[in-house]
Amino acid sequence: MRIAVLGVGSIGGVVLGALSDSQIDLLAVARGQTAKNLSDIGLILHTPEGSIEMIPSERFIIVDSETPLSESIQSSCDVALICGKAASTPVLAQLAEEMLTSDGLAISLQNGLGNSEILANRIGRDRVLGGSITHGAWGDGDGSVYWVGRGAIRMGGLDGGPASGIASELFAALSDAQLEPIWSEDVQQIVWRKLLLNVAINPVCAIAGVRNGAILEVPELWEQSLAAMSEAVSVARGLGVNLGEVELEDHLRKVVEATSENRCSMLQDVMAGRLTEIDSLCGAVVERGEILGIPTPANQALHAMVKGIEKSSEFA
Ligand code: KPL
Repeated sequence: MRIAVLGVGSIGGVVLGALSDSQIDLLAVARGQTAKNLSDIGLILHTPEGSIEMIPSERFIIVDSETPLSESIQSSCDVALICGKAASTPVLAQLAEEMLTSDGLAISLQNGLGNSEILANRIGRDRVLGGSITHGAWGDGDGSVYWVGRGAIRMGGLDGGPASGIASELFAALSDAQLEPIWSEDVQQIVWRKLLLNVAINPVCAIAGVRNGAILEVPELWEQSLAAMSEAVSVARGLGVNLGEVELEDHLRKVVEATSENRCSMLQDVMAGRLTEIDSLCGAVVERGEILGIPTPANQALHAMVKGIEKSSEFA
């Protein structure tokens, strides 16, 4: 089996590193300094248990996403695991299309709404899986990835149904790599439940410049997080998404407690001078709320402020 990991940031690094200890043929698709670090020093993965794994560059084929694909890579991959930031999805979808075999699958493990749909438009709905990941990670930008908390990978077909064929093989590979895959027949629920956590935690922590745990320590921040989440819940319900039985405020509290020492991905982006995923998080909620006639003032305000932070640092 050949798997390409597209986007080797912190989450892509965890997935690539965890899969390295297998017989699977691996491709690491990255650009710029990340591609250079991978080929110069390989991948250094710090595991949640404290061990440090040095994965040499020979373990994977490194593909620079900014150069044309070599013929030996075109149409050669069974799975494209999309781990890049939401803004890069159109580019990564095109690369995935070129890399995949005619029945190969693409799966999005990204934050935000709309990623699987972009992949489906390019590759075909029956060859795309949706997903979400709750493993915690951060990267230092110099080739080291810190896997700070074990979580799970939830995944499923866009139209439901059980796993079969390449999807079953992928599931087994993720399971052997201890990435804890969980198959779901309701991919909308997976993606929206992750989005609820992201709109509640990411912009508030990125604007305030605090680790996740601060949301529970500062009542005013908790209020903002809850407001953003409850608007997103209304929009999801308006769209007919089944969010399941979980008590959502309680779930948010537990995730914040479990990740209290983490800097969320949006704060990491702001600190590193990268564009954030605010458009596919709060922006996507506002956009869908407008169509449904559901007010989303908290998401609108958070969206505007994060856009302001991006602008003030001239990230764009
Ligand atoms: O997914 C996350 C992120 O940082 O993007 C959360 C759940 C907020 C954990 O930090």
